[in-house]
Amino acid sequence: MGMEQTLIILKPDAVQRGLMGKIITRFEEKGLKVVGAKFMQISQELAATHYSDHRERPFYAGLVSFMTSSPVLVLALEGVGAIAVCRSMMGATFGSQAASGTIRGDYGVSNSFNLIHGSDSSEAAIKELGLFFNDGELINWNRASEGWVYDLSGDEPE
Ligand code: IDP
Ligand code: MG
Repeated sequence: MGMEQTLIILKPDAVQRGLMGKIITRFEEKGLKVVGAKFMQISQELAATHYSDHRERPFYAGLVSFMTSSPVLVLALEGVGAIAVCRSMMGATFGSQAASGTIRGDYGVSNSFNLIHGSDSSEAAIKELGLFFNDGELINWNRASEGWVYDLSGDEPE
């Protein structure tokens, strides 16, 4: 499992409830590196494309309406195994079932509003990063703490 980038969306409920800072802090403290960030209002078209796999599901219309109802904060996070690391930090889909210690488990109890989206595979991450970020909007920067977040003595960060 090498260095990966993943797409995270702090959904309208996270923004409206003032939880952006707390959620970003969790990712920063874990050691994930922010390589992109965008505060935006998602259009109907973008929501439909992003959630196209769910278009036949009963909750689809409500999901699109929720995601477009208020601004979101979109993040691109980088780290070794970042996709799985972020998914495990997010917790199960519904706050009522998500384990304590996870973002959804600690901050939500709803079975509809669930604070955060994270890419669920490398294919999804590539597709979603391309949907939400244009060329040049992901920044490749050197983090001063990198050598203490990872063991950099070998060929790959460990
Ligand atoms: P995930 O976000 O944990 O990957 P998915 O099953 O991929 O969950 O569903 C995508 C999103 O659709 C969820 O994050 C949630 O916002 C919404 N969703 C899923 N199932 C339901 C439901 O039963 N009712 C309302 N919204 C749902
Ligand atoms: Mg999913």
